[in-house]
Amino acid sequence: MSSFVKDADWLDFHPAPTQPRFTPPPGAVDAHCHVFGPGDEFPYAPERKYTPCDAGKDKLFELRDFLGFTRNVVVQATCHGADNRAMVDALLASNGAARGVATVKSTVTIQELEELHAAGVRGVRFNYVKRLVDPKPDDYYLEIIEKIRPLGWHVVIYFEAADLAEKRDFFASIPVPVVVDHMGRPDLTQDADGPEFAEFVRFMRENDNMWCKVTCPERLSISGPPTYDDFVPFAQKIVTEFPDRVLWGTDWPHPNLKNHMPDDGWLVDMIPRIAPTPELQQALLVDNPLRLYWEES
Ligand code: 0GY
Repeated sequence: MSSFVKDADWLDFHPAPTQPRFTPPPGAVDAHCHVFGPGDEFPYAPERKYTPCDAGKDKLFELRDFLGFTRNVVVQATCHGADNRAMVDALLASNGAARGVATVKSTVTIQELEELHAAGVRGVRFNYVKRLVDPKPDDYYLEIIEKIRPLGWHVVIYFEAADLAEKRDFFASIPVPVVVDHMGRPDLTQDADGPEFAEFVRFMRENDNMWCKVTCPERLSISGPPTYDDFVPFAQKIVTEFPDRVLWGTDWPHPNLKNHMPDDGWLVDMIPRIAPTPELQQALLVDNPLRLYWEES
């Protein structure tokens, strides 16, 4: 029996997703997904704020193939803290078909970063979502930025819409590409043309090193499954205005969902609604992630 017991209200990932009707273009990348453990092999971090179900690399690669994707970007989840071993193990097992985004401490050494790079890591994640982590001061992150910069890495930031005003100047000062998780978590009860999201769009316009993941209808939508209609105008707006700075991912195995677990096939079927032309789909799913994660600088 596993020595880690998942949280009582934790929902497992969907055991048998529907075959999507949408076929991704050849070479498509699922650019936001995670691996959890298994905990007995890769222990969850003592400082974690949740204990997930085990969701290892084999399941992730099975899902990738089933959904018609070719590659993954595996993002370090907070339940593993700054211990990147489970993510690195997935990258090494992928034969080059996966890249990673790590969590590191400001004390990380250049040698440790170089080892992560050799395994396929190309970015670090700064998490500002307080239910997941205790965010650090700017100086802490600046130290990390100075260390990763020579490697050509980028920064992934995860924050909630209400945090943008306070952190915006710091985010804008980051001298490498920056990827915003889940469109900065907009409030989907508001209008996609309303003042809150307009601020986010303005932030993207003013900073041409800002990228955006049009991800997580299952996390943001109020209207809910299977079609997550309220998510569409927000994501479509970003994809059409910034076609060469957007990424898409499943978010499998969907950390921290308590109400419903999405069918990953439904999520793939959202793609043509948020990226309505073959050109936009090619940029979103293939060209953009390849440029950010697979091109050697
Ligand atoms: C996500 C979202 C969440 C969790 C994490 O690293 C994490 O624990 O990212 C969340 O709970 O909103 O991006 O997968």
